[in-house]
Amino acid sequence: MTRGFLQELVNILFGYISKTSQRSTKVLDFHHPHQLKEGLEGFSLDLSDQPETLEQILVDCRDTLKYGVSTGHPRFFNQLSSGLDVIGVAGEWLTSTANTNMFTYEVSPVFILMEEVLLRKMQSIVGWSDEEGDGLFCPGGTISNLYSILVARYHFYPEVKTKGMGALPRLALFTSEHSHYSVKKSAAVLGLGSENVVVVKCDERWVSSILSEPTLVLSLQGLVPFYVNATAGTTVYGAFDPLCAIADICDKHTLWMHVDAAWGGGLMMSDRHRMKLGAWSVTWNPHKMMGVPLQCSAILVRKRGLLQKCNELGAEYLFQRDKHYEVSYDTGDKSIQCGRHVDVFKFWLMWKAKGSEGFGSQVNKCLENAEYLYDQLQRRADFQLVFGHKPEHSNVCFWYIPPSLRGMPPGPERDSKLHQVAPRIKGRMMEKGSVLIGYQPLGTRVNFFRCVFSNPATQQEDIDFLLDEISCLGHD
Ligand code: ABU
Repeated sequence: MTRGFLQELVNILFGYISKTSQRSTKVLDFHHPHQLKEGLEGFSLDLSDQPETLEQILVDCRDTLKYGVSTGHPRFFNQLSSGLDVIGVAGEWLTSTANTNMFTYEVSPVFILMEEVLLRKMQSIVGWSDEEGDGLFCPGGTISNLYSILVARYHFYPEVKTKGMGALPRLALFTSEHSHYSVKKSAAVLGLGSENVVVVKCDERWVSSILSEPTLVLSLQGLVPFYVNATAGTTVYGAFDPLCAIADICDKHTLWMHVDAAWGGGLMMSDRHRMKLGAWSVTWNPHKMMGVPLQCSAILVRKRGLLQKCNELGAEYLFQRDKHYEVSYDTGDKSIQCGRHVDVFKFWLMWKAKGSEGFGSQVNKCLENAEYLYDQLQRRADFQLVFGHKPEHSNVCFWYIPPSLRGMPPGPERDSKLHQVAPRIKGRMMEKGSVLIGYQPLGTRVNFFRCVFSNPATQQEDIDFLLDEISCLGHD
């Protein structure tokens, strides 16, 4: 029975995987929440008192995929994480089969060592020596960024762990206005206060020299700065803060420099695009640019042992010191969680299957796709680029200009009309299901599309399709 059930499930998964790669299939079969709640063609979300048959369970599995979104489809451009890597899927399946927990070596001997191997590899890629470096895989980039602030605060004020924030001066953090909102959220969660995050203005796209000493001095007003977040690959624009300049300022003022490379970290795999980070800690999400199935995010900390000291509580029911093996491999006490999902195996397996070079080629291809889109947008009169320069990452931002707005002079009236274009096209796109791309306003810029490439299955024909489809859906 188990074999037959799993074989049928494999058939369903295989059918889904092969359909996902076919361009003739939809990216999504959209239904409104009330429609899904009411139930569709035998697919019901309700839970009953009586067990369902295995046949029905298989139907439930098939329908769950049917009404979901094919994030591995070559025309899914909506999110930074996309793609469908078969080795990664195999890794995730094996992980659930093993069904264990990352807190102790006792129950996860192989996975704990795999985590160590992966972290060492990533640390050496960011440029740290064998003697330096520590880290953890975390549930997403926000939590990785939270860890960076947590360890930075502990590094400067270890008493916070026992005495709390009342024992500390009023601390300030710096981040750019285009950085991820997780910096402010973490400040709120950690009791630092989101108002004590100094949001540094960006020039056209990035921080540039605005993060200078006068800014530091002026903006402090009685606050004690301890931490700067620099971003390598902002979420919307894919822009890079001037990391070396920021590192110099942090060195001079003894500030903790964190680099949020959740999105840009993948570029470290490419000889063509690798950069110098100069950081004390780094967030790097392999589930984004490297195509590892969600979730897979790492916090890397340069100072070894800090995570352990900052977070350990040594619960004796779990982290007994008198075990018969080397207990430093019970890495769970470094974490703020107790139970921790195994996020490393699929990543390790993909690295085995591709090698570092394979990841590098994958990243290069995504950046080539971005350049192709940028070139096409420059040629077309029905689109307008948000920036006139080549993309630094795989983000390309643009407006579709419908015929009715093409002759209109710039100004509030045109802006207000243009603001409505992207959401309207996106709504039609979701109903049709042919392609999926995100949009947002940012600062003074009205709603524009953001196209991102992280799926190695995407080809130039998909980019041509995207532009033609937007033009077709927005023509009136
Ligand atoms: N920071 C989460 C990623 C958001 C996005 O895919 O656009």
